[in-house]
Amino acid sequence: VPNDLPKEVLEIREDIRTMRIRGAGRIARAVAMALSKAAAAFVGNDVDEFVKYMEETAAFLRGARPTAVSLPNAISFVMRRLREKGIATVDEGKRTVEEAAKEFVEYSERAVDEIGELGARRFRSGDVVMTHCHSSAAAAVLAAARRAGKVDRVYVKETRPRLQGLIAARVLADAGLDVILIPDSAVRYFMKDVDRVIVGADAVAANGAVVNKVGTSVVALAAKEARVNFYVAAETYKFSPKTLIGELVPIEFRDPAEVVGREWLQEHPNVEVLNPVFDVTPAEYIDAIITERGVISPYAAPLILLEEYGVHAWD
Ligand code: RUB
Repeated sequence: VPNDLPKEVLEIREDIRTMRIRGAGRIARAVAMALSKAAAAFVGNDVDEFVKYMEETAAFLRGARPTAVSLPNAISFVMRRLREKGIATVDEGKRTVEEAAKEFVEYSERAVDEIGELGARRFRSGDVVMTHCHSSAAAAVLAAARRAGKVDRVYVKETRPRLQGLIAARVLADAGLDVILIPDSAVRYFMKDVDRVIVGADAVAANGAVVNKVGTSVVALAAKEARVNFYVAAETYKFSPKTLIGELVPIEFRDPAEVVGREWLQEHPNVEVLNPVFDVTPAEYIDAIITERGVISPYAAPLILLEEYGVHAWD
């Protein structure tokens, strides 16, 4: 941990780790703001010291959670500005970081709105939808489709073990949708009533595979069997540049106590409990990825990556 990092920056990292701040988009905006707060709190006039402190802060924030690639992408967006600017004074460095962070947050919020509008066009009047976990981007699409008078009914999976489905249920009910909350295990039972599925993403790989809340790939499987369209709503900063050079997206495993509770674990020391929190849905299960730049086939993911990161990804 870099020396003199302000308490609020430590808190943001802790809130991401413990999921008080969760969802790939919110995580990305929170780390951008954390860099901004860290920069503002730096004391001194030594430019090299400032840059070193910011690099250490970036590395510290990067470790908050492993899977959502929006986290390192948000950090790179801000830090690239600082590195490329060639700052002459600490004040200039602080301004650069603060402006880049603000720009990222504004871009991100606008992107979610744009995804909502673009995504809603893909729905037809009377469509019944299913979603998994709570994704702000997917919720934006559903809210816009509701406003357009196309979608009324949405099945929301409860999303064990952390029950993000309850958040989605509240958000979507507030947006005026008729929400039907179902246990995760009922996904195939209800798929016959569904016209389209929409979920969010923590990472989109160069091969078009989508990493999202564990269980997403099972929804995709059930949707494919029932010939139900499967859409992903993802801002372009959720595309993973490192997958262009063949790196895999790391899947986070969390505390088994999230699944069965601490007491049960202690009472059953001979049972191993595993808690992977994301899984991979291959491109062949995905009909379209809705981004703020447009709706694409998952097979066009490398084009987004090359446009965004160019040859740097090949370094
Ligand atoms: C959240 C999750 C969401 C994506 C996209 O997982 O898998 O579908 O992060 O969310 P967790 P958004 O609850 O473990 O963070 O569209 O809001 O960025």
